[in-house]
Amino acid sequence: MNEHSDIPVLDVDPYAPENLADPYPMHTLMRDTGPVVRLKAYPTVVVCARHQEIHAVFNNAQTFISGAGVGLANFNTEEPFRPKSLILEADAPLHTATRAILSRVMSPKTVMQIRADFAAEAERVLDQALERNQANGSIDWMAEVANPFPLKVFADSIGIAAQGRENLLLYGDMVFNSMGPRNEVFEKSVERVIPVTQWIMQQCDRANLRPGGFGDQIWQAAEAGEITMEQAPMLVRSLLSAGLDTTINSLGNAIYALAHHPEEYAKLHADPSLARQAFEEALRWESTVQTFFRTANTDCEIAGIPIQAQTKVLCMLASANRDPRKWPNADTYDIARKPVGHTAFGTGIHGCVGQAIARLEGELILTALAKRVKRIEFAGPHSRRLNNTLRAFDTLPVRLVAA
Ligand code: QZP
Repeated sequence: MNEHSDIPVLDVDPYAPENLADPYPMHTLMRDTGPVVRLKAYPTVVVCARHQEIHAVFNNAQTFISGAGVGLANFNTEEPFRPKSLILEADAPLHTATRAILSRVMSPKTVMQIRADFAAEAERVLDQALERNQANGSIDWMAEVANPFPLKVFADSIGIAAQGRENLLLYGDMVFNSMGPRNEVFEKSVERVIPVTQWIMQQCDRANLRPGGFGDQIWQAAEAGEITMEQAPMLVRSLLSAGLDTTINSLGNAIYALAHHPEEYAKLHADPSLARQAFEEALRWESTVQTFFRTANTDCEIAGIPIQAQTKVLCMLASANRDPRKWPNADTYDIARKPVGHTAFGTGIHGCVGQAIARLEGELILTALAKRVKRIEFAGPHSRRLNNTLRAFDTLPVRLVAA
């Protein structure tokens, strides 16, 4: 008998195309079914979809570990799809060492130092987007703004060559798909990434990283003995995996939120200093990283419900961010809200180590937009890029009405 037999079972597949395209009805069903639910299609998994339990799981890294993978696969029994990340898919003491390095590389001081360059580039990208918009009547926000901005500023900060950066998008798409089942979206992204995998690892070599950049600073930490020389390129790989697709689609999701809520955009246009909190609320309302797993390291409990060792715990981060038990008017995008405690960056010791840079990118793009543009309108249907983990766009056509 399955020891989880008291936990209610749902016959929904979070990775089915219709749920990837519109996850919100599924989130409501999961939250309202109980604090922990099971899924008929995934017998090794329990699901948390409410804010309280997700917060509890993420803040107990001793019991709910990452080293067995943060996707559906359990690395204790299944071969990892790629060599394990030294920070994402690691626990103490390895995680402690790698986290310390990346925290230092992307410290508050670093964020202050990069701000002026990032701001100048945000202004340049928006000026150019407005020119294109004037010429063509509309733009694809993804092609003109959301993709190029992080691909310029964050990849420059890491210190990789300008050539071939679009390969990073294929790689990120695959990494985030690999955290779900081996379904069609995963298989297709793997096919696309095969030709670029070698390129990705080459960019992690010290010789290919600009001296002084984030990548080179990781190599300096290896030189100082904090990690081994073999580990350095693997930690550079984490920056290439985590820092592009996430911010790119967060810029997409933010504009999607604002175009859907003209009255909220009007407030931002009237007071561009609201840019940072408008971006933050977009992360809550339309969370870019939708899901993440932990693995129960031992027999334990969630909300008083016994959970067996080796169970994969699927945490529906985007659902926590719209849980009415946590948020008044949870489905409302309200730029005045200040959504402290949202889980779009995770929480606890694995909480996003680059979040200050992600916030900087969001703030600067929305500030540059708010100063130039009076109104945003959808200019035709958008197309989603279905991904097992990310809420992502292929195209997002918008019309920018100049101020
Ligand atoms: C991806 C890595 C949202 C996170 C899962 C993003 C992410 C973080 C780290 C890595 C990959 O270390 O490869």
